[in-house]
Amino acid sequence: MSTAAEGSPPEALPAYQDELHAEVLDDIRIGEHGYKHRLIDGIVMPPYITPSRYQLSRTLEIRPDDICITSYPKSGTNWLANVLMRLIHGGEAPPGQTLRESVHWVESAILYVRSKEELDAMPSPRVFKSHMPFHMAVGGDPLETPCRYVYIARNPKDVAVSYFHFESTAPWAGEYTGGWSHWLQMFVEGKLQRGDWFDHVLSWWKHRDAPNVHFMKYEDLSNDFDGELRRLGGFLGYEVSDELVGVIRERTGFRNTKQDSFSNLHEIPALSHFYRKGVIGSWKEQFTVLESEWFDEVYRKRMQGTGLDFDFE
Ligand code: PPS
Repeated sequence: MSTAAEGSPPEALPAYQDELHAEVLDDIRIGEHGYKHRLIDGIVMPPYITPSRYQLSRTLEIRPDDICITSYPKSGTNWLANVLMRLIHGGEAPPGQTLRESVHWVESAILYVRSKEELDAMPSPRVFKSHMPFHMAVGGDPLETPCRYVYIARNPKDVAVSYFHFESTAPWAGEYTGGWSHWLQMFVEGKLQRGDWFDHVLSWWKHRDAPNVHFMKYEDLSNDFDGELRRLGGFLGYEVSDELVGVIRERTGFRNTKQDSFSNLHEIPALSHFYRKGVIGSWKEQFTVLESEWFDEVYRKRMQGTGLDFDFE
């Protein structure tokens, strides 16, 4: 197990404030029921995704061994990041680092801020994370850059619920007072930060066969961890022995992820409830029957003909 944070007090990381983290204030919008956001390239974003950080993420000098984990929020990004870091490091966590320190979220002006010079000086393989749709990916057009992109998607009912619990009262969402039903409406209308879930997921799904794109699902990682890890290793060119699979499965399971000082995110007080349920199907505790039926109809229409489907339980 990692001991990265043991023996030293957690670093003091300031909670989100517009003045500290939004960089420019005059384009911040207050939407329905006080929902704070800004638009970047016409897509709804949190205010800590700033024009200059976004620009840096798009113009980074990409190396052929760079890896970028990409997702719509609440899809298992940090779980996958933990798995990936341990795949790279033979089952261990990178020495002396936490997950937040070892993964680079370039478009964000909070918690992960690293300058271009720092990023250029990082040893390979660099691991980025991003919540951008395909056309806004780290490193520019994924079809033109050598970066390997690992996209993880999760069934949208669980995403909407996880996002509601995580973000609806977060300071970067303003003083949102809409409540669950309104949140779900905003999710379906693409008004939540990072825009429309269907457009986002399908933008990457469309390019799933590109040689540098690997599309994964949270539910597959949950139901067939070993197979998914082997496929990920195959895509990235890592040997994945049975022993390594066992070690990574054990260390990145939900309970250990929450406890391990490498991955528990305890250095970020605002994320004390980050690891909430970690299951498939917690949407059933939140959706009413009517909401579920309505959403299923939206899902059916939006996903029809795409060849993409999700397990909802
Ligand atoms: S974020 O904030 O967008 O980066 O969130 P993200 O990491 O994408 O997703 C958070 C959800 O993933 C769950 N999670 C896990 N599930 C199963 N196993 C493991 N190890 C694991 N680690 C994180 C986390 O609990 C969030 O989902 P919910 O449904 O809220 O529990």
